[in-house]
This record gives sequence, structure tokens and C-alpha cells, in this order.
Amino acid sequence: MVSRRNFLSGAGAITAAASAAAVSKVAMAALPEPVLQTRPDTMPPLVPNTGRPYNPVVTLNGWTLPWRMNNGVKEFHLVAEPVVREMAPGFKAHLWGYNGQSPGPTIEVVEGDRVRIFVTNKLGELHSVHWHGQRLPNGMDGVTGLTQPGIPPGKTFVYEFVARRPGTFMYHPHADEMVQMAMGMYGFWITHPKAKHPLIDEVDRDFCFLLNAFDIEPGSYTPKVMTMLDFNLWGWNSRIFPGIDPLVVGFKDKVRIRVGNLTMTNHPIHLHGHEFLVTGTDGGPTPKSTRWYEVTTDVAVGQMRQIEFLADEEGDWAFHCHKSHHTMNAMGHGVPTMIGVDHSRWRGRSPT
Ligand SMILES: [Cu+2]
Repeated sequence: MVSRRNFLSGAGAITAAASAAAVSKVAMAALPEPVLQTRPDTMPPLVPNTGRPYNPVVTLNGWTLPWRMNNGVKEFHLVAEPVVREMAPGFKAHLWGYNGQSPGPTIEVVEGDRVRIFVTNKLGELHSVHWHGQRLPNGMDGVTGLTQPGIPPGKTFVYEFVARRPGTFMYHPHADEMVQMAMGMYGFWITHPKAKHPLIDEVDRDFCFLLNAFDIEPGSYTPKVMTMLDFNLWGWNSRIFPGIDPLVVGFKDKVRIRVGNLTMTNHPIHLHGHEFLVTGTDGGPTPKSTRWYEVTTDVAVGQMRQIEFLADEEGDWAFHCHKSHHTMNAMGHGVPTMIGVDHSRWRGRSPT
């Protein structure tokens, strides 16, 4: 049913809540059609067919957002909205995300690109998007109450800036942050180098994913957003083991993996069978003199770590957070330790 309220919140009636980019209502009516993703599978890399060329990444159990070129500007349309995310086969969680999924789609651009991102808010509360790690005009930084008013429900805000430096960045809400991130709102942003870069090697495989923590009680499907420490589901890109796809590479491939952490705790990420170098942070590529071999790197809260290695040992190698609680899911915390308790007095009796 088309009610007046639905009509006013529909795409045809979208107007800018506020915009330093000063896009007119006419231009807003022609904003790019949002692209939605309904599947939680790892999608093939999005090979660019417009704009400058680059080697695309693979988003684990995710996808890259298509764009359109408009007079030399790369235009994206993000829609902040409630989503149903299959976290593992048979387990569908009611989260918030972007364009049909949590996390939101990866945004890939090239160093020097002018980028325009339309953000439409389909949540029931204020929203804004912060472009974590980017050099940009202050008014585009996406902090509600500081650099912009929050985007009201049903409205669209236009962000526009030049992707000035290459690297691996994240985006996430900066409005009602605790709730919106606990509900699964975040995504990756990759700025590829415009030419051969002395600190960015070409690789055969390039993956990215964000670490997650949720507290969803058995029998329910909505995260408890007040939880600070005792999460019971640990995810990679809003998927939980055994629902996480493998990172498949060829023998002797050079591999890059970009891992971001917007959870409430740090995660020491550990790779079996190989040593890797940390080649980048959200500050950009690391100087070569700072790189040393590791098999575990701690990704602290609000950080991204980019690792690289040569996959020269055949096999199925584990790759996991080394906090043993984080390798379990649907875990409970209120369970007494029963090791050492004499069970013999109950042996042979049925429980009462
Ligand atoms: Cu962990």
C-alpha cells in the first residue's frame, strides 16, 4: 500500500538533509539507483569497467558496491537499513547494515578519484557515516553533532571528497555509535594506488574482512546492543564458523589480507604454516624498515592490519583469532567449571 508517509520517504522524494556539496533537488532526484545484495556468499571481485583500472579485492562473504561515473566523479549510493543476515546456514540474524547486508559493501576507488557517496537513511533514528582513516574536508568526516547534523530517517546526505592517499580504510556510523555498530553497521574502503607504489606490492590474491562481535541469545535473532564484554558470537564479516568461506589461494601465490576491527576488544589474528609481514595499517602502507615476520598480529579496536605472505606450503591452514573464547560461538559464560568434581556418586543414577 502506498501511503503518504511511504511516498514521502520514497526515492522519488529524497532531498538532501544538508550537504556541503550543495547538490540541488534536481540532481538529487537523479541519484544512482541503490544496488542491493541478498546473498551472504563471497562474490567474485568487481573488475572495474569504468574509471581508472586497478586490481580488485575479494570481500570475504561479501561484495563490492558498483558505482557510476558522472562527469568524472565516481558516484556510490549507500542505504542504511535493517537487514536479515544469514550468519551461518539455518541462523538468520536481524541486523542493521547497508544495501541489504551486514557488513556493508566494500567501496573500491583509485588514489586521486573524486568520490561522491549518497547515504540514504532508512533506519528509524539519526545516522551519519564516518570515513575512518581518510584525509578529507572536515565537513565530510561524518560525525553527528560535530561536523554535520544527523541524517534524519528517510533523508539522504551527500558526501564528496577526493581519495587522497592509497590504503585500506573503514566506514562506520558516527550517530548512536554503540547501538548502530552493535547492530552490524560498518564496511571496508580500499583506495588502490594510481601507479606502481614503492610500498604497495602487486599480489595474486587480495582479501578483506571485518571482525565482529554480537550478543544474540539462543532463540532470538536481534543483538543485545547494551552488551560491552560478554559477547556470544564472534564473526568475520557477520558470518560465524562454520559458515565462513575459506580464503582459497594457489600454491606460491603472493597473498594480501586486510583485517579491520570495529568490535569492543582486540583480536590477535593468527595464521598457521606461514610467516607474514604487516604491510599496512589504517595510516597507510608501512615503511619497509618497520616490517618484521610474525605469525600473529594483534588488531586492536578501531585498527586495520594488512598482512602479506607467500603461500608456499600446501594444505588447509587454520587462520583464526588466538583468543580461545573467540574461536567458539553461541557460547555461554555462566557455566561453572566441573573439572575435578567427583562424578561417581551420580554414576548409574538418572538425573533428578
Ligand atoms: Cu578475537
